[in-house]
Amino acid sequence: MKSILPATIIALTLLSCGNNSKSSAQKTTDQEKESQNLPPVETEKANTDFQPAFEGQTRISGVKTSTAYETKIITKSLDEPWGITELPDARLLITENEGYMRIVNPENGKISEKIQGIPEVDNRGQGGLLGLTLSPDFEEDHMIYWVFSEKVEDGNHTAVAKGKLSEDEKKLENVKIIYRASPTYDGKLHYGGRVIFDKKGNLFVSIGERSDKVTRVKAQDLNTSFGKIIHITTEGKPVDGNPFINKDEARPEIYSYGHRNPQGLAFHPETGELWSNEFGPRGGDELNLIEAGNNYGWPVITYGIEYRGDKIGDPVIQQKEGMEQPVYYWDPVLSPSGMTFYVSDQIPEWKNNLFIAGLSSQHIARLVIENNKVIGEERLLEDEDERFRDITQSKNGALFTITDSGKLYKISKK
Ligand SMILES: [Ca+2]
Repeated sequence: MKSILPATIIALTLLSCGNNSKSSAQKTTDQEKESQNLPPVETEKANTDFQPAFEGQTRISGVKTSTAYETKIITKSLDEPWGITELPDARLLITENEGYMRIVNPENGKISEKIQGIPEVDNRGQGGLLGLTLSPDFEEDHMIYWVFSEKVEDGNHTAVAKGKLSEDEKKLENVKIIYRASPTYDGKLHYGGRVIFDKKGNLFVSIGERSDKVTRVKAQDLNTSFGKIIHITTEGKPVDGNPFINKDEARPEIYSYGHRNPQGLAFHPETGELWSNEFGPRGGDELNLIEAGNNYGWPVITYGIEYRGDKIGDPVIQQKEGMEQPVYYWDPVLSPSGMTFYVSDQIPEWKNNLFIAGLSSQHIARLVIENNKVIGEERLLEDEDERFRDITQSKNGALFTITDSGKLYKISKK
């Protein structure tokens, strides 16, 4: 029988080992120096002549990983996977956009049957089954939380649900929809769609502004869920202490606002701070450091222009008092989706780096971050010609990433 095991093993470049007469510590230092402060990875022309608000906000110096690592394809047979997370036994739980979850064994590439019991999704356009996360007590409660676009009579909305994985792993039980973004809108774009737990057992969820001109302005309207990051309990209620919880004319679940289409959420492993990325317009994809109550500016300030070429905003501005600057932006765009900080010691130079799955850019962006600024950028897997949708780190220090075409890659120390 033909093996379905890893189809490809790609050996990646090793940097020179330097002068043999040097001690190994000295060699390491030389390698590190050699791999830092390369030219920026972006060499294409920018879409605009807008100037960054501070040095290093875009097109930072390139860096290159010097530790040898390898990339393997674990399977090519997923169906438009969207979210990935690791189970306690090191298998991977993956959402498929059409409306199912599956479990993949990364050792042999074996994929489970479709897990049933997920409420129907509206998978037209950018909708469907989106991100997922496990309960912090998953080993005891087997609870899974996920985001999807729910179809209703007058359109659809981003929704959050939870359910218990059955003993035989074939279905989800006691499924409950705990949150529905408001208002409902009849569109097919910009749902956001990531969900993560904070340390206190509450959820952060990213919600898009539904793209159209009539909806995008609602990213600034605290009475809607459009273009927001929300902070809710596992019952879908606003978390005590949320920034607008006692404010009239504001939805109490809102944590931050002025977002376009945020599809990446992750906590910095050292500072514990919440980071998010979002799809901006053409030339305006952003990485943001999220703080309670802050306004991230869309669609009032942006470094991008409309995809058809028009300027955005009246006046056309990139900075405004009371609106946060992105920590970093990409022009041309990255199309950032899922992201994860690397916390393992396996590849020491990656520790606390941020890895972002890029769609139209077709690579994984590795960002070196120090003191809440990006100080280096590298592109991984850029020869694969794949649209990367999500990325996660396993407990043993491997990165797993999924692509729109149905591939699951493992990136690990060689
Ligand atoms: Ca912004």
